[in-house]
Amino acid sequence: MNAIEEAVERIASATRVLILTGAGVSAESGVPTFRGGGTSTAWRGMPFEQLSSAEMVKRDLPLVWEWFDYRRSVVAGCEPNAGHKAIADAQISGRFQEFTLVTQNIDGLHRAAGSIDPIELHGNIHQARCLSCGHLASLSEIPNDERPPVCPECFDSMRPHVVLFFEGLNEDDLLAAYEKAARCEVCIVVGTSAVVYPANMIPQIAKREGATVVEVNPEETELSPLVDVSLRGTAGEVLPRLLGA
Ligand code: BV8
Repeated sequence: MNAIEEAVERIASATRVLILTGAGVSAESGVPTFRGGGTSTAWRGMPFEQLSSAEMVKRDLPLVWEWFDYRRSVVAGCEPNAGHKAIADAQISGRFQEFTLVTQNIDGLHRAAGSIDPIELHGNIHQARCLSCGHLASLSEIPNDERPPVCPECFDSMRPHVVLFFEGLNEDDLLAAYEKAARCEVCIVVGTSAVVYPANMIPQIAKREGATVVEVNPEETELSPLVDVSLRGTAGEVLPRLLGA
């Protein structure tokens, strides 16, 4: 039995499945990854880890909005690919008693593909959050030239509703992801270099609690030595075969 047949068999007999995705699941939709090709994304000469940092929000909120408006403009032209759709279809099929999608991505493409209530660990690029009262607003309802956006509730400035480097994640989301990882029978890790903490703990928790861990990635990653089945391929090619009914 080859690797994908083994993975398909384990998934077919599972009732509780968790999928963790990273930037690679959106690569075939045209969204650039962060660390692809060994170099980190840079913009205006600054690496993205510096642009997407808590410190930059304090130092230069208008620049942070320029950076995320640029990122949204890139995502605006992107559609979900066969990988996103295979994940959404597997959830909607009802084949699994528990189906949890946890994503590190902020591009919103899982929701666009039809996934229901994904756990967006790093937030969502299409929303703004008030710096003072935490009010959330969809950026589609805010004029593009209102930067930083003004909170309609308390009139303070708003920031992108994403988790930046050196910021804590939403505790409820992280705990939910950890709990589901501890319960799942199969954990499928798609398109992530698995270098970003604490998202990279999810497959480790699943493995520790006895789950089968399946990796889908064209390249070897830090996680590869840990997984049970490593599928060298892209999300758009592999996921329809892995998750198809
Ligand atoms: C926190 C939103 C507590 C913003 C993001 C030193 C050691 C360990 C940890 C740390 C450290 N120093 C600092 C830390 C903590 C830090 C961290 O982990 N840093 C890393 C870089 C070492 N983490 C944090 O800061 C987190 N918060 O820990 O809070 C705390 C508090 C105070 C002080 C300290 C700690 C917050 C992390 C969240 C950051 N926000 N995104 C934005 O997007 O701008 S993370 C960012 O990276 C994206 O969300 C991205 O998704 C994520 C992870 O990257 P990947 O998704 O894996 O993407 P990548 O490009 O790396 O890989 C793509 C993969 O796809 C590749 O493997 C490629 O082969 C594959 N691929 C390519 N094409 C395809 C494909 N796969 C399938 N199909 C294809 N077609």
